[in-house]
Amino acid sequence: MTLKIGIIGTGVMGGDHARRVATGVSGARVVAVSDPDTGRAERVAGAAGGARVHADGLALVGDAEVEAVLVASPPDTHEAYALACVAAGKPVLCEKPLAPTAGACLRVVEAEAAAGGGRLVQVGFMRRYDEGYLAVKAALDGGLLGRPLLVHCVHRNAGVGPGFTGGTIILDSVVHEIDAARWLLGQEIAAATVLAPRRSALAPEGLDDPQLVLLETGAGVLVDVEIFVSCQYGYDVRCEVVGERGTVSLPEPAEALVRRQGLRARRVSGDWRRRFAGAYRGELQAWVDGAARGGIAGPSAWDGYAATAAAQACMAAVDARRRTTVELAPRPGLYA
Ligand code: ISE
Repeated sequence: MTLKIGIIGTGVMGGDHARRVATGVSGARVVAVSDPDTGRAERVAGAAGGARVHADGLALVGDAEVEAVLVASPPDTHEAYALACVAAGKPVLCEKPLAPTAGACLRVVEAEAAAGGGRLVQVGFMRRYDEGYLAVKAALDGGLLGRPLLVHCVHRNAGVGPGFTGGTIILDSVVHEIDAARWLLGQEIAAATVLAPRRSALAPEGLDDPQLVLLETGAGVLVDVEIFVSCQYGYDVRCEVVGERGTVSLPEPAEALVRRQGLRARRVSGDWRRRFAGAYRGELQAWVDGAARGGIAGPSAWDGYAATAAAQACMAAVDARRRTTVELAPRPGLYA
């Protein structure tokens, strides 16, 4: 059976997902796309082998041929598309963040739980499919390290586009660390504090970069995140969990060792699309398989909600310059 997918948003991520559906995953094909930039939509539709182009995303959700929807449009449009998919009973893979506010995410959670048809929403926290993160999780779950006490995370981008703001740093980048910590530890984030050292002179105008985010889980684990989105030298993600009996670290991505001109060097990934290429493929295949058999199992709408709620606490902590707590709604049984 071939799952017929519609893609909303054909920018960098939507275009990548369309290519992956065509070449990197099995059991699916793109039959429709939509984007306000119709030229871009038509190019992606053509590359997908002649998919239909819809003027807007809601029309795509309503397309009778579309069996499942991939949302890669800007975050402030996600809620409406996710709700439309839930109402139509169509599985949806929504890029992160699920929505920019906890309130919007909660509306998706509540709609999915009230619909009563099981899980339809998967959120694009692709790191959960990365081999390195899976190895870290397996070591923790194996119990040999004892109880986790601390998590040290580093998240560096070589640079970011002009639209990047302080809020984007949290919602677009730190949200991955929030989800990774929640998933690795199996705990919710309870509070956040954000500090900034002096600003890099190479950071975009008006952006406080780097920053140090300190997250506290409900069970008392501390997670520190260095976020530095204009580090210049490449894309670098690190993670180490410190337990009572030992530690486990994310392996460095495998890169060839080059000896040249007096140097021994390994390449650093340029961006997350290369660094997490395998994770994106794994995420998409898992979603396609889950949608085809009627059982989505990846990162849930609840995960999307809890991550955005923690991200919002980080943003509030920046504004208020003090520790801010995270208040979560009761967790519906669907996400037990
Ligand atoms: C980007 O949008 C992503 O989602 C990447 O995974 C993240 O690492 C990067 O910082 C974001 O800008």
